Amino acid sequence: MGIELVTKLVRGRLCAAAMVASIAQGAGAQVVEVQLRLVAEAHPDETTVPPDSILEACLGAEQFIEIRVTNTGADPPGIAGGTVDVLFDFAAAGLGSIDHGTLFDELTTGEIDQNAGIVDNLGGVTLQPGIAVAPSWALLGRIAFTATAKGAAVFSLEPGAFQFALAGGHPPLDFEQDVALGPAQILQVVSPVVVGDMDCDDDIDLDDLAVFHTCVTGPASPGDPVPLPALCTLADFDADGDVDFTDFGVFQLRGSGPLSRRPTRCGATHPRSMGCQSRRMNSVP
Ligand SMILES: [Ca+2]
Ligand SMILES: [Ca+2]
Ligand SMILES: [Ca+2]
Repeated sequence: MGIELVTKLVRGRLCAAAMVASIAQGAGAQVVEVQLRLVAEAHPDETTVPPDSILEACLGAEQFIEIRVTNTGADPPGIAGGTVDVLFDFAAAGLGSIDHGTLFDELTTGEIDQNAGIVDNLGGVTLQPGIAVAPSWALLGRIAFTATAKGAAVFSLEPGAFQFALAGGHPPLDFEQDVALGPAQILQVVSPVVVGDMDCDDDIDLDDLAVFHTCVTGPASPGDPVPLPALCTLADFDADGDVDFTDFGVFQLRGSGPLSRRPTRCGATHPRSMGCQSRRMNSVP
């Protein structure tokens, strides 16, 4: 048995023990609601209501999956902890690191399996009383991701291995009876408005050059294109299946430097909540 597996088992038992330890009698009619949201920026308030999900994002842009929970009922004691699985389109979203925030920050769990399209058992436990009492929603976890393929990408919730438990000594909640998992969210991934804008921030500058550089393949043989990652197809300006010096020549001509007032997909007719905001990409998948 490897060290990693042993660590997982110990961690899992600790997590389960902590959740069971906070249990006593009858959860009554208390209900936990869980919502998944897709956001362009990580909101600093970890107790705010879930924002509307963005509907559209640029290929190459960094976004975030946020999971928020709340405890409703006549006299809700708050949530002690729990986990959910987060399912995502592995071809359309490259997941980065998990941020558990400052609320459910004990015995944190969550393992990203990029190839399977799942974040397994995302969650944690809190020792703070009265967390996630409605109308407050508490951040359970936040995961950065980069849109890596054009088209629709679906993100959804499933029950995790560790049931939710309420604070103050209540039995674990039944996922089917006591926990409401919010609906799936669908993100449309589109090309940047500005051709050559590799990091989707509406300009063509040195940051885009850095991304372009990672896409360079050299000339492909005629009729024998090089398989390009979706993001790098944006660098193949002459659409001949490679990213070479010819493409670089076009890139140089298009270079604009940072622009603050160039018209964007998020023009005046599109509110930020529609997901039009672009973000600089800090890393390349
Ligand atoms: Ca750019
Ligand atoms: Ca070429
Ligand atoms: Ca080319």
